[in-house]
Amino acid sequence: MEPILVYGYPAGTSMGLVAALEWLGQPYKLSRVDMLGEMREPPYKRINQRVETPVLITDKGRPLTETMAIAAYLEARDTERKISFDPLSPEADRMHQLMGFLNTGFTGAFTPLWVALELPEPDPDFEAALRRFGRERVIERHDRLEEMLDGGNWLAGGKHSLADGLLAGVARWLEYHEVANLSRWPKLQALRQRVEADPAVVFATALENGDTPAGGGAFKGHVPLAEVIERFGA
Ligand SMILES: N[C@@H](CCC(=O)N[C@@H](CS)C(=O)NCC(=O)O)C(=O)O
Repeated sequence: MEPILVYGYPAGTSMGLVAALEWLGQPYKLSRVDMLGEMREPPYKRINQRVETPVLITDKGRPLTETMAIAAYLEARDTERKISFDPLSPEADRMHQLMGFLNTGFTGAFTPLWVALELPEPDPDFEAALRRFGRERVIERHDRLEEMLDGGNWLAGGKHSLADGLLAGVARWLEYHEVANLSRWPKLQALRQRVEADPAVVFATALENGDTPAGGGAFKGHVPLAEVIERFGA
């Protein structure tokens, strides 16, 4: 069977993995989940006990969670090196380094801003503190990322890779939470403009928005979440 990526909306980081699947070019299916709705209902725990996206249903029908594990699954099958590099190369090391940074400190810096946005009841003082802390952390992590960039067209090795997919999925949260103007980080601004204009990222973003764009041909359609849970859940 084709692997099925369960991706979340609105604004899930999993959008970047959809772009990576497009770049990879091997047949895949998708299943979309409303992270503010059906993801929080009990059946979802059958595919991810931690109630998060993304989840990949592998070609063997096994649910695989965690972005880095899913990326490793895709990398291992990328024999033509369309989204990765020779595992022993410096380019692979740099790609993994950037993916690690993006998936941990960079993504985590936004957590207080999400908590502030999703407070179950109004709590203005706590919300203001969360926003202040989150804003400071996000700006600091952006400063560190800017230092790590080499001004190249892509994050690693001169071509698009899994690292650029991860960047596309998370970096847009800067605007979502209205933290700061991207022009503050010129190398990142140029990189993001290039990545976000890439046809695979445009395709993945349109799908996330509920549109039906034409992709490169590898996407074989959506599977309803209830069917994914029923067929592949624990
Ligand atoms: N460590 C996990 C984190 C995944 C994660 O935080 N996903 C977010 C969406 S991007 C989520 O599902 N959050 C739960 C929520 O919104 O309630 C990974 O890298 O896959």
